[in-house]
Amino acid sequence: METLELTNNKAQENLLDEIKELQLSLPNETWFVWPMYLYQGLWCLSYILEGIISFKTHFQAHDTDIILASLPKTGTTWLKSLIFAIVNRTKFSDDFTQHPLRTKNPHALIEHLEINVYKEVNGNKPDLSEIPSPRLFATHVSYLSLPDSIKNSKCRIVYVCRNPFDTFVSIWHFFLEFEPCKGIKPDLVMMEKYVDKFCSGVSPWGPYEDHVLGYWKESKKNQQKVIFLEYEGLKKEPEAHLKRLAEFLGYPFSEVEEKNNVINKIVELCSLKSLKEMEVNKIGRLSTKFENKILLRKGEVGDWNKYLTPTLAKRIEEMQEKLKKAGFSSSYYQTNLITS
Ligand code: PAP
Repeated sequence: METLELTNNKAQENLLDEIKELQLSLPNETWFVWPMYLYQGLWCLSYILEGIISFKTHFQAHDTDIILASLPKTGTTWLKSLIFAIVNRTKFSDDFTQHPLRTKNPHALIEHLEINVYKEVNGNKPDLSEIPSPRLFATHVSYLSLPDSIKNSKCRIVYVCRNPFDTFVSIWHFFLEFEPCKGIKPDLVMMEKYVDKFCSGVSPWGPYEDHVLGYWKESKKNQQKVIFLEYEGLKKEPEAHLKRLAEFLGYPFSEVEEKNNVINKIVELCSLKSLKEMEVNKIGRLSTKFENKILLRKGEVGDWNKYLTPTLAKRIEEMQEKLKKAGFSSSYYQTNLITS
């Protein structure tokens, strides 16, 4: 995957120019140090816009593909490790001592379509035909913005959602640790400004509610196609969730595997504690701007309580109310700030 071969044609050459022109006409906002553009209902960081458009234009799904979809900071790294470990489990020894997760960050094992695969390809089309089945990819784009070939093929989509309070706090910490943003001195006024943006839908790959509702509705319509998971549910009942996920992916655990504790071994291997202990996640980098360790923070449910003032929490709870009105409420996470 690291040496993707590029193929060219006239249409692809034109794509870059079109993107540049398009940028001038799109609504824009600022997110920390970057412009962000509203492209077909999705807020895109400027440096990923090209990747999003190229992905949407060129990606051809295979029926056997597995696509992890999520908003940033909702459990992507965790799900990447779990999906990789489930699908490839028979290739490694029972105790997983030589497992690739011990030497590679989960993001290096399952690449992001718009962030890695289709980014900085200069309008070209990466050749993904050599990747063996099942191809494992990830994306942060909303259901609405997915390429048609993903929607129309039999490929499977794993979606993970996280409560908006912890999602916001995790985004907040992440961007302040991200190297281009180092030097920013956050205060309450700045946090209020970003809570406001987040709640108005203006956050990377947002709006949050549209994202969650898009995949949730699709998971209700087509259970073979989309599995909808919750970060909080995975934390509470990891083994039950792993069993469900493995069945959905077409890699169910056998009775022998269950007896041999394979599910628990995968849960342990992919736990935050275990990933944090790997050397690659202590000192490794995914790019010059990105230390692996900033992806692995606390992983707690309810950590937001330590950072959000009651006023800010109420503002975010209004988003949860909007989700409820649309028919979605979390099976694992509810607050009742508004009524309390
Ligand atoms: P990404 O979108 O940049 O890939 P993502 O992995 O979705 O980020 O989210 C990071 C959050 O997941 C962090 O949450 P926190 O800021 O509240 O701590 C991170 O700690 C948490 N996380 C990462 N890996 C795991 C894991 N294996 N188990 C549980 N939580 C995890």
